[in-house]
Amino acid sequence: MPDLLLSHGYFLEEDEKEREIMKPYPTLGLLSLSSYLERKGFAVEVFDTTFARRGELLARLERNPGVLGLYTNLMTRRPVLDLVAAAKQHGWTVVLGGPESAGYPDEYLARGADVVVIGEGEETLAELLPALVAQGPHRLHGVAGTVFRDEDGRIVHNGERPQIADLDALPWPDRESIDQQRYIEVWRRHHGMGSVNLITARGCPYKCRWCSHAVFGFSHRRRSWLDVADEVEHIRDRYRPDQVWYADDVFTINHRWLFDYAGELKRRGLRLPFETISRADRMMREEVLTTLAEMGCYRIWIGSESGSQRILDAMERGVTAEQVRWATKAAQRHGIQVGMFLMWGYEGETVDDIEAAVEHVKEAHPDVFFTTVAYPIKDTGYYGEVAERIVSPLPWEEATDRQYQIRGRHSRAYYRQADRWLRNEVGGNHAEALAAREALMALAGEVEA
Ligand code: B12
Ligand code: SF4
Repeated sequence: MPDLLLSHGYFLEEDEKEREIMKPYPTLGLLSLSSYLERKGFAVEVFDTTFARRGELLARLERNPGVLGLYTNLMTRRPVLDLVAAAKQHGWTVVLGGPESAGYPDEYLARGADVVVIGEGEETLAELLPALVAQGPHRLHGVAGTVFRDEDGRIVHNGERPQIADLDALPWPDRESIDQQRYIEVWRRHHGMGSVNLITARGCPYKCRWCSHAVFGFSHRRRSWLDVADEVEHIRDRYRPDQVWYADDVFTINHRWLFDYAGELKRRGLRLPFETISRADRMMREEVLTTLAEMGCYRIWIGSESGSQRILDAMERGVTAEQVRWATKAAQRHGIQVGMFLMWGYEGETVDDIEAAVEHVKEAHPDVFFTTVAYPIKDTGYYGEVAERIVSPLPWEEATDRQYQIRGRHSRAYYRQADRWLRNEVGGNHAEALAAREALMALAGEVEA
């Protein structure tokens, strides 16, 4: 029996949208926990759910019960609750971690979880696992970074655990515990390129009001460029992917680091194509773009979010629409494709702001863009701002934060017209864009109740 079984509530088979996209990646958090704990002498089993069926994990839960650790994000509430219920039925002690359960510890404990870990899991689990064996799940007072129920059923929030200062001291993610090659093959089959994900830093210091900082707070800690280069070299030699994805929050946040890292890759003759995410204001130097292109960056994702400066300011995004347009064109000039994210329905958005977004995207002309309707993630500034108007169409157990409606906000149909307007205007179909604009105006009176 392992000391810990790590798993997830995400099954590709149940994700219709992702099955069309087919760009799956393993969850780095679980792999990081696995390698750290193994190094500390714990026996860890990882049940990677991505390509599995839910029934297979349920079957695993029927034998050798011990401690089950599940990763949670806002998309997996229902499956995680189902897994918690099944695990409890078979005698498991259940520990949850990740951004979602950090926002709702009391709710998860009330529905069967034994412990919720807030923040980074490595050191907390290393202390928690022996404590669970020695004291059981109700006497965990003093185990920093945990929330649990005491013997009287009262919820105890232990203090925060200090963050890991030296990320280089952590072992690389335990890719050997899963079928990493299967991810690469799925990518290759669907996109011609096999891909592996990694991160070079933890945390983002910016304060965009809708963004969750539940795990890493507002810290920003970087690995050394030598350690990252060693990992990429290892990934290339061990898994032979065609590309990598740096899953950082803001890959070009530290220019000095980027230049040093690029220099190191060059010295090693290590050039793997990659895609990543950044912010326009951290791309405003030709040297950064030249470096990205030389390193093999073929696509960069920029969170533009809005084209209206008024809305960008309300979001406390710290970026101007002008910077987004410049960065988009500049990246393309360097042969790097640009993917853009946009958000509809942020607080205070008017038709003029939507129009500004349409004009902005038309002018910036990214290679691809995705839109989403703003959704309030627990414990964010945006959530706090609209909290009193949040209406869930479903009971907490069935909903995700993405499904929350905000009283007084326009209907989903309205934002579908905003999308139609944008796509047609950018695509050059002006008549259809105008029709969409009119349809949107006609829906202006319909609001979420
Ligand atoms: C990469 C990424 C993705 C990738 C995921 C691919 C993959 N499998 O890696 C893609 C692009 C697909 C994606 C999609 C989405 N994502 Co995303 N994503 C990220 C991102 C940028 C990095 C994740 C990562 O690798 N982190 C590094 C690891 C080391 O950290 P970690 O996973 O948090 O793990 C640590 C702790 O959480 C804890 N821990 C984790 N698991 C467990 C388990 C146990 C038992 C314990 C004790 C502890 C523990 O210990 C770990 C090590 O310290 C994070 C932001 C971030 N920086 O973390 C957002 C983030 C996780 N995503 C987020 C969101 C909202 C989404 C989407 C809903 C966006 C959308 N509109 O579609 C979708 C949901 C997809 C889905 N079906 O689940 C939010 C989640 C908020 C929330 N409350 O759930 C985050 C936090 C972004 C943000 N700042 O708001 N995402
Ligand atoms: S949206 Fe991006 S830049 Fe803004 S706080 Fe979140 S991770 Fe940082």
